[in-house]
Amino acid sequence: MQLYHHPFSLDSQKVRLALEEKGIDYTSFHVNPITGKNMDSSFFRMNPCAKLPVFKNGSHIIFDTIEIIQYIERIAVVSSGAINANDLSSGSREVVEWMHKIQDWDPKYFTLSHIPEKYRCYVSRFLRRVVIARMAESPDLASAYHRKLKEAYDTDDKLKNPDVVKWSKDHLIRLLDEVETKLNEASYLTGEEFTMADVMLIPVLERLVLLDLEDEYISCRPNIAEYWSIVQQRPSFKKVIGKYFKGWRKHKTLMKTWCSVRIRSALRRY
Ligand SMILES: N[C@@H](CCC(=O)N[C@@H](CS)C(=O)NCC(=O)O)C(=O)O
Repeated sequence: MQLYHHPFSLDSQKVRLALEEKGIDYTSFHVNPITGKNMDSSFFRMNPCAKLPVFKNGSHIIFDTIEIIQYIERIAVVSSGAINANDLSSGSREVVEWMHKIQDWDPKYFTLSHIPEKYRCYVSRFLRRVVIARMAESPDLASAYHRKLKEAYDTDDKLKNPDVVKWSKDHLIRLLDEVETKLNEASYLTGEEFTMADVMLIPVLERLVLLDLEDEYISCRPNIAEYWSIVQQRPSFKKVIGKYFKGWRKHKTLMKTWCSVRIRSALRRY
């Protein structure tokens, strides 16, 4: 089994947490979307929407985050020898409902709106040049690359619209308020047991911390604040997120990518 992912990608974090929680071995391939590695033709050919993560088991390829996590759950049950894969339902209904509710919040505009415009525009211009360079190398993929280019311009336009950013922020607040109420009843999102619903929520909270928004969104919600301090102790969290973003590591991880973008821009090596 292979996973194409990156520590920066929120959906990749969800899948990696699931793999660690379930103790599934896999081969890991880092594809950094900020340096445009997802535009390399080898990856793009397999996945013309260029989004992360991608999970591959033999000829079976899955692009949807929830589908990947449910597949991982089935593999875990089958490899534990408990029951036949066909007899499995994917988690309890409440867990699945929460997974979808969390996945419905798209972090893209919220995240980008918290990055200073100067850096955001620099990376956006760099990525557009990467797409154009890759398109010149693989003209047979031109229409898919054009789609990515259009998507990049659309994203820049939407970020200029305050309603888009406000809508995303309001959506996040509604989700967190619902989580806060739910955590009145139990330690985890769907009860006393840690489930795949929690796996989906943790990267959302991590994104808020990464953007220095912990006080505004986490600390002011006491149940979420307590939950956050507990889930950070899990070995899966330390491996998937802590290793890259805890304390000073966050600066190292971000600097590495930023330097790569700056150097390649200066040398025009797209
Ligand atoms: N297919 C995924 C989409 C995942 C997604 O949006 N990935 C983001 C990172 S979390 C990405 O790869 N962005 C890079 C791009 O769009 O070029 C899903 O489950 O909805």
